[in-house]
Amino acid sequence: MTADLKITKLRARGVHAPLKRPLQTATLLIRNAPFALIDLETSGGIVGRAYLFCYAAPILKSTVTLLTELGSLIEGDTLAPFDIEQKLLKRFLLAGQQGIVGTALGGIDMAAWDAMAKAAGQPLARMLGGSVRRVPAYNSNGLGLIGPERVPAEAMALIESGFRAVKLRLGYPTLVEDLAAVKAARGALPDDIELMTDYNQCLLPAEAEIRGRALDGAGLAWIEEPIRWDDYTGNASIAAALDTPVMIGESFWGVHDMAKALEAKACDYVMPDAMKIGGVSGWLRAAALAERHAMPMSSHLYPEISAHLLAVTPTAHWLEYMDWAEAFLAEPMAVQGGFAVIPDRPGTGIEWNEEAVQRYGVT
Ligand code: SMN
Ligand code: MG
Repeated sequence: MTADLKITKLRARGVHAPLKRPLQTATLLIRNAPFALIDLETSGGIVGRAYLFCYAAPILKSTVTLLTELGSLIEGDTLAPFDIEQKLLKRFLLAGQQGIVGTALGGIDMAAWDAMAKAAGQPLARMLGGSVRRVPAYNSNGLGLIGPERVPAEAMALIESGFRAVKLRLGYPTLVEDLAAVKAARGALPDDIELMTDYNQCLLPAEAEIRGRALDGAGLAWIEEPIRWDDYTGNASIAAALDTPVMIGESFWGVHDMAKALEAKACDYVMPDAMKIGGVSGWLRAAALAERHAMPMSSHLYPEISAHLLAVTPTAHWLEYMDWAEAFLAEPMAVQGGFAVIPDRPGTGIEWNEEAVQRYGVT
């Protein structure tokens, strides 16, 4: 049935979504999140949808422009995510497949798979061979670098709705402050609530080892991106030196980066980003690689589609829950008792709240 569907048009728009809690990480402050929204229209009337987090406002307009340009390259093509991916990847092999290009390709792939699942009348998870179920999630919506004194109240607010795990950003100017923030979180949270931490790549390797050792024994679920993500040798030394698991992966561009990281033993856990890893197509390859390495695999951002993807990931670990897209989604993803609920409707479940898209629209 889906073999007959053709791509008729790609529409892209930009929005700046207001965050309920602005997030200050060690390397980026996010107040309004810039998102590119994709509508991939097909001959059958089915529209595949996906959104892309563009990280910084100045990138949004170019991403929307590029998406529109790429749309004209695939107009008239069969709705076949693999073929579209291969065609576009080849086109950018020499120019580079990362950055804005990688962002756009990841979004087109996600939108194409959404359309495929809608055409099959199935939720994406079921179409990929999994079931529609609940996926363990941690609450990542806050606990930025807000100062140790504000950490207890925010940590407790993040578990109010039933979450069993939260993530705390680290990378204060001093180790003493990092330790104080962890102590504040651990002191407030019940013992059975897991605590993830994230340095957002702000340290140099020697400092990362010192801080990591000082944090060993605090019972952290993981220490994320202590140093530059692509310093695999440095990450491997840190992972070997620490008792606490080292997590990287949100910055992998495609499965090849992940393969190199695993080859170098750069981490204990991985958390690919559905967009950067190459959409659904890239994620499935990453999941196979993680399985081969017996490597626990979590998700980064994109909770709506990641829930479907973790449902078909053999080494599935944690879903990162972020509510940022709620601002413009018609039906925000449900979370119950700390589990993300895969919606039992065709596709990924991503549809726009048009009124909100108009309100927050910027391009
Ligand atoms: C993060 C990534 C992108 C934007 C904000 C925060 C962070 C995470 O690294 O892992 O959530
Ligand atoms: Mg992170």
